[in-house]
Amino acid sequence: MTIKITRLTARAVASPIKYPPRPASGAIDKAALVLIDLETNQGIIGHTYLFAFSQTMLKPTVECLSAVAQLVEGDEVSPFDIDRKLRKHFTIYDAHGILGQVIAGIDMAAWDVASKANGLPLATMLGGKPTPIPAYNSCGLWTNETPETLPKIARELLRDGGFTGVKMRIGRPEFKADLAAVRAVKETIGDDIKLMADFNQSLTVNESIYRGEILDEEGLYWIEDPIRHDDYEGCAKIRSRVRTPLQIGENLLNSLEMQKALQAGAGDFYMPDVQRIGGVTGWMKAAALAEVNAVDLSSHLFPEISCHLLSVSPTRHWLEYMDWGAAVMKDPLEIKDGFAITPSRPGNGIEWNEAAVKKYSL
Ligand code: SMN
Ligand code: MG
Repeated sequence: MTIKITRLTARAVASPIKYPPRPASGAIDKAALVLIDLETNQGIIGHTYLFAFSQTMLKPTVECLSAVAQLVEGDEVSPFDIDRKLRKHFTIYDAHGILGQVIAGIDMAAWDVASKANGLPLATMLGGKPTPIPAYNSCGLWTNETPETLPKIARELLRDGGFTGVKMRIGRPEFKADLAAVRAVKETIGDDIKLMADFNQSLTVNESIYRGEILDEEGLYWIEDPIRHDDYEGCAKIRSRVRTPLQIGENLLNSLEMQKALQAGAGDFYMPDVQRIGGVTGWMKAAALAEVNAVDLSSHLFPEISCHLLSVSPTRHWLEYMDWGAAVMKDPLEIKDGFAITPSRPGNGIEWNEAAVKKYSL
């Protein structure tokens, strides 16, 4: 019997964050998440979540999910066809912003249903198998921290799980402060731990070159998003002057956009975000592009699903470990000896801890 979508429920939660982000662009105090349950006529329920960025965006995200879900109610759970149908429906409007994330969320949930229906973990459903993925801890080291506070946080981030990398955020108004911050973290973690640094799009092209050439001496593993994400020519210009590899891609909305970035030579490393690149379906296209263009592929946020996706990405690189969803998970993603342990239970592995969901729901 074909499995059909009967209903979608979306619940808003604001879960606690141990080290609240202070990216160069502003603060995020709680993890504003929308939990998706995609119900079917076979009793199989698909789970995933979306990151709404700030609590103000929770309500519109929930409402957009309900509106879009109506378009696929009664449809067979075939992620490819659902994606095609929704993108066709919105061709003239275009699937950006919340709408794009909602389509990606429905896709992720549909893949969860399809995997569970076959009794397979998502990675196996996609043609591979659950594989341990090298993970860096990205849960702290924001720009509000100083050389006095950074070492303690860096040590805490490396205490459990055996992580072999950590990411810090830079982009302070005074470059001197960034440099001192990088040196403080580097000195704490030593040369065996990789240090990634994310500018969160806070600079101009020329300022990126100025800072990047100096940072080339500091042993960073990558420099991420120095300038606005869609200035691919600007990124290429920075790459021509800065030796440290340039990581980009968390804002890419689809594989066509990724292709433009690749053609411009915008990055050494790419790190699509499953909720922006178009869910599992969108990710697989990005993974193919990464392979044919020989660029290393990492993930952005969503470690629970990303470990499955990286398991089947030919140029897989690093998983960004963020614990923002962990508080509402029945079985939070396990990190062992520096690797994300891609779960082998059927589906993407996400089931809710309903008591926690109740506690943090809005
Ligand atoms: C980031 C993106 C979105 C929210 C918080 C932090 C950051 C990252 O760019 O790469 O983790
Ligand atoms: Mg980033």
